[in-house]
Amino acid sequence: MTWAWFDESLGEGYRLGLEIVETIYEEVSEHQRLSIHQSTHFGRVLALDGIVQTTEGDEFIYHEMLAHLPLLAHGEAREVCIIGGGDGGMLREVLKHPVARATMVEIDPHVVELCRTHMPSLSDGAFDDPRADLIIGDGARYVAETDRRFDLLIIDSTDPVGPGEVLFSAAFYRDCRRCLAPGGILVTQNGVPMLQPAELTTSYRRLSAIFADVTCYLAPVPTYFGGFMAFGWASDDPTKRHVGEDRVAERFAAANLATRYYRPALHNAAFALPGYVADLLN
Ligand code: AG3
Repeated sequence: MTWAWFDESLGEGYRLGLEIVETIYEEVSEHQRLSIHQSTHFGRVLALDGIVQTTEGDEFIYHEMLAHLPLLAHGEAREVCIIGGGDGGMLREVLKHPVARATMVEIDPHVVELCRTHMPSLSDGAFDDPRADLIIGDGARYVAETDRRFDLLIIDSTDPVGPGEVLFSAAFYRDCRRCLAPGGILVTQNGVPMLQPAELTTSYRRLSAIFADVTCYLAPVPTYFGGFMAFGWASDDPTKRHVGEDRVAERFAAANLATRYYRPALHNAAFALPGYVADLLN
């Protein structure tokens, strides 16, 4: 039996291949090309414009690190806003905390519908949680206009091509700062620095001009090929980045989280940057 291959070409000179047994769904929406495939190794795979966004097999690493790490660093976040995140995985992780509300602003309703239907373990009922506030709309416009203030903003975006591009602009980051409450934290997805160094350096430069404390932290996500994935970190409160491991462990225990990647010992370790990444930030 010969299976098909899903090939992702994110850049020149390399590609990611996932063996697939079936293409579950394919569509071109108003915003992008969406597809869901059944892979042999990573379960179902969501791709947008041909780029893997998430797989059932390794999504936990990305979603846990962009949700639990900043939430436990903050310690008392009540209002959380996710920009993007249509698959619902980030919402699911955020709602494991005692937040008052998790607002998610996703531009493409098709991503939400498709993932709820074909990859239900991602949201795992999160959209039905009374604290979930789903807004279908433009995230950049939302942070520019809302009167609400958030303790944590999570930018769960695609790479800066297509609808995601504006979510890497200086104007967007300024608007994010505007709608953060005192002590608030912004985290972003910033690509794989080995292969997409500009995605990290551009954001880092822009964020550094706006926030008092800016860095990135790392986790390896196998289906984001190329080694570590970088997550941007920006806050005006530098203490949020330096919470001791004991404190983090206490908060982790109190939150009673069953995590498969995140652990208190990994929390501060994720900010330790290998030379090639640290050099990009210099
Ligand atoms: N968004 C991040 C996709 C990054 C793909 N880029 C890459 N492979 N370098 C994921 C959305 C999951 N909720």
